[in-house]
Amino acid sequence: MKIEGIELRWAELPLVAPFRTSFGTQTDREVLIVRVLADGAEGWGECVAMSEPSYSAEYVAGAAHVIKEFLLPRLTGDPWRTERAFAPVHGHPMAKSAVSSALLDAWLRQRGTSFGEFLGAVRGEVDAGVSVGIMNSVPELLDAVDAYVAEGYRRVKLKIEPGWDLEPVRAVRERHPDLPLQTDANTAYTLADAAHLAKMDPFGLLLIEQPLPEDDIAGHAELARRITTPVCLDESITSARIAADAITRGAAAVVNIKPGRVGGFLEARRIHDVCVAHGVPVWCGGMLETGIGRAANVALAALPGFTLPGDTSASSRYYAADLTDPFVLADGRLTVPAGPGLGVVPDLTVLKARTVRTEYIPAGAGYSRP
Ligand code: SMG
Ligand code: MG
Repeated sequence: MKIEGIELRWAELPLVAPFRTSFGTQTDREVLIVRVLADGAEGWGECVAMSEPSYSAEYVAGAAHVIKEFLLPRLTGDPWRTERAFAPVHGHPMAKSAVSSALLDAWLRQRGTSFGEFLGAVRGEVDAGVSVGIMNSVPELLDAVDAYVAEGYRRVKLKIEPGWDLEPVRAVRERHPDLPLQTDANTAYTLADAAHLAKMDPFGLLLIEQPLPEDDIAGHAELARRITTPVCLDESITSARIAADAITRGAAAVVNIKPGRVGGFLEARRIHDVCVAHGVPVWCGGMLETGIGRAANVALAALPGFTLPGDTSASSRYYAADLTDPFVLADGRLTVPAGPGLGVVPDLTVLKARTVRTEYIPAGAGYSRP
């Protein structure tokens, strides 16, 4: 494809409720959206970096800088060449994923192929879970969980941190004895907390996600020997190679896959394939995406190895007005978009209302290569 230009768009979306994790509280999302114009087609990609480098090293302003200065000059119109073209740029997977996803969307739309078809989806709908933030009190948490369960979510994930773990998890388990339940610590513990974390074993959790720092693969392997709750990795898994390493070392019984965290959908699919080969279940994580990122995630979650419900919740869990037609929960599931590319387009009225800045970069010598 011959790229005509790239539009970068900064939008701000208030969340329907604050979302607190062990690394901070979010009340809105600053979203960087990439639009690729090529051969008369257009493609959309969402950068999942947060405003601050708190989940990982990336952040929105940094991602925009990397995209403009280092990725666009290396971009070609061939989605199969993008990863290799970006490889000399170390790190910055969320910036890379935003650009490569937008290009892939344009390419697929031009061919009339959906993301799901391209990736190898085997389902038309996917089980939806929901991630519930740290609350001010256990009664407040129970109210939130009750409401999500009433909506039909098929599993609940509780964010935990030291001081907010045993008591809230016990309370939710007592209220909902059969609910598929899991926790996510976002690296808030150390191996010294192993005995404490083992106290959650009797709650029958599906998994505990990323209890230790992301570079502590050995620590997760040791923790996995000391607790019976399966250990799932999120932040640690930045490539298929690391996934294979973590699995063979016994550090990951389950893997959370987020395309943004690993540099794009091709690497995400490779991680899926590695996990399937090892018999390790995977599920699709979330970064509070708008409908643009969610559409692609839901397609990914329809691959055969995604055997656990993902953090792919309905639009209403995040935004009063999503950037696309809303993803709606039906019997605890979301429908995989079937149309070409992402199968959804932004609602231009909402998008314009939420946009704070737009920058159009016409294809120059740097990235006009076909
Ligand atoms: O998209 O529903 C969502 C959020 C899911 O908990 C979620 N994401 O570590 O898995 C995780 C967090 C990272 C983002 S927190 C703002
Ligand atoms: Mg996580």
